Amino acid sequence: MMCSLWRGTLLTLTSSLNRRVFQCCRQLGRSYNIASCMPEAVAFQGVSDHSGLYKFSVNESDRFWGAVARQRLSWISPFHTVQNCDFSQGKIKWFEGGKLNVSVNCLDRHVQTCPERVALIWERDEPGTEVKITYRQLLELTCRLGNLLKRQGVRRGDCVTIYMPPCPLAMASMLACARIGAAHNVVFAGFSSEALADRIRDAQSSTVITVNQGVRGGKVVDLKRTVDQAVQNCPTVQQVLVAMRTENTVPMTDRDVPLEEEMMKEDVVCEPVAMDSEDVLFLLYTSGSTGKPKGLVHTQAGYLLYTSLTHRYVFNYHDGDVFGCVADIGWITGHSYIVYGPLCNGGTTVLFESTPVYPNPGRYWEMVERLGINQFYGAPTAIRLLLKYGDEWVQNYNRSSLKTLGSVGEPINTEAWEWYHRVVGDGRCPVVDTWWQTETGGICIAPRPADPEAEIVPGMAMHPFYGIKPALLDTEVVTGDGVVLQSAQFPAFLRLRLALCYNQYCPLNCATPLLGFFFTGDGAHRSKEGYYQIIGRLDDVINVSGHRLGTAELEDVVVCTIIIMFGLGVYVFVVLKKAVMVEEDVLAQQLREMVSRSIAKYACPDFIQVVRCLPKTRSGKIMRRVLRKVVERNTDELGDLSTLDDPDSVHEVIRGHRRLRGDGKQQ
Ligand code: 6R9
Repeated sequence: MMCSLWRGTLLTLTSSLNRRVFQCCRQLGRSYNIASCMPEAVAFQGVSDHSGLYKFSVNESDRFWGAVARQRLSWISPFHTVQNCDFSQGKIKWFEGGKLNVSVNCLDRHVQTCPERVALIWERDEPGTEVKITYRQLLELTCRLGNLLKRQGVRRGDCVTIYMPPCPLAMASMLACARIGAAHNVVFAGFSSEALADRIRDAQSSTVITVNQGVRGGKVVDLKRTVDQAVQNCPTVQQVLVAMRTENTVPMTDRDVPLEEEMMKEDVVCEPVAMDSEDVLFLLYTSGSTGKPKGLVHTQAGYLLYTSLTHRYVFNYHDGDVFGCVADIGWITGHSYIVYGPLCNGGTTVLFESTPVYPNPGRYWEMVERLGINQFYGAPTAIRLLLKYGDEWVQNYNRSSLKTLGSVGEPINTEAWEWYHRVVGDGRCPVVDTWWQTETGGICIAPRPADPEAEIVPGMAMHPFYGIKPALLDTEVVTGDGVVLQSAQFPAFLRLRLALCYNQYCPLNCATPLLGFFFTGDGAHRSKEGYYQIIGRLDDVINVSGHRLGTAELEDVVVCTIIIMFGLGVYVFVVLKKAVMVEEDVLAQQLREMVSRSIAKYACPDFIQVVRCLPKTRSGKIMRRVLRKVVERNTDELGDLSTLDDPDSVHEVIRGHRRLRGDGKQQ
């Protein structure tokens, strides 16, 4: 079923694909020198253009990554081995023997050369109240926090959970962990107390960092209260550091530490720990095909190198540019392209606390004008949403600072791509649709870098990045279509035991040996020119607003699903608990997809109404199981229906399904 559903989608998408080609970044008449783009390339014999450089990066991977790592990172001691990987054993090691500190690479070395350069612009929820923080100030914040964490007993190898909205102290907390050798585990501050507790327990954190309250879209969210609820079920937690985002006091217990007050008592110097290349930098939980979130591990050197390289070349980032990635730091996009990539490059990075429509749908573009943003990186969901409000909200603001527009998180449809290109970018900025995953740490497939005149096809992620070898697992001998397999042999790929379980997981149950590749869970089409178009997920993972939510997380918010069939139409009402920080119509669209997966082929639900704030019964999960059984015609094995709000509706579904299949007539 999965396969046919995907093939259907594929056909629709490829046939509707607008083949108009945009040639951006033309440098006609100018001679092209690869070394002026990437200085390391001088040493790579025979490499004169981009495709030569790409081939070199995959064929001479040791030389490529060795040179780049020596040139771009500051090492405390040099590495002796570039890579030592055997994916079949789950072994992935890069830059062995090397010692470095990630916070030194992101802060100290820039403080030495340009201490007053703005490292971070905190775009607060309240428009026009941005806060600029220089490299010197960010290093000071990080050192004070590092010293405070040490005073509170956090040691090298511990894992600190961070449950904070995008704010400078969240970023400094991540860097402070890196400085003292602790790992961080950032949990998106929209997750429920249950989801937070699961992640704290799994990471065995003894320290949690949070804020009293968050502010988003003009609304105040009681984050400390969520933490209080979560830690009741987390015996490992000994202390909660609480920063103040609003003026409102919140109840504090003996376990709670007022963060700003205590960190001001600390010194502004904190000795960085020399970390091994393969020590853990962070854990980040993401939804897998099993429905249960899994903690992925990224390590120090390979991750940092890869995010800085992709940040520099995919977006064509140059010194002095203002980089605006509007993701939340709670997702991998925030880790890689708000924090580590831009800071490693000495860049100026924007930390966006608000929403695309607060106080109005001009928010992004008003911010672009006010902050002079040069590269804007956002999600297709937001672009689609803003498109609906019309061009005026964009055209009201001066966007001449923009040079590159990026897209991430889900496939971008042609209409949204063209609007982004034509209206937001005035037809002069390349749109880079970047495909990657929490597992890959950084961008794997994107239109740039490429030779200067290379085309960009709307809606296509186009080419693999340096060192990346994607492949398509072709199940039905249809050349060019398949599930994306990703070579595990590049520095930012996830680490640890998890590599082993990925190895065994195959969404299409085929027996193909993996030989260093892993299944991404995404379907793709490769054109005859070799360009990649990502179709979307083939497993049970649901992409909401560009972020992965597994069935478990979604069922956490779905209270019940009521299905009513009228004639040929199927009406699906999904009742939600209130704690979901996603736009309602977007969620409804994703839920519709989820439900249509369950009854695909036979009926097409055309309406979902989202009702909020009802008590939770968890019957969404039961209903999904029931729908599967109905579709498989196993109606004798429906199981216990007593937790459904309306068990009788199931019989109605069965009758309607039979009618649709034409079985009813025979009875
Ligand atoms: C970075 C990020 C990963 C999943 C991935 C895919 C989808 C991401 C995409 C895209 C089509 C793109 N995805 N970028 N699909 N085109 N440009 O989003 O990481 O949260 O782990 O999600 O998102 O389905 O497998 P993550």
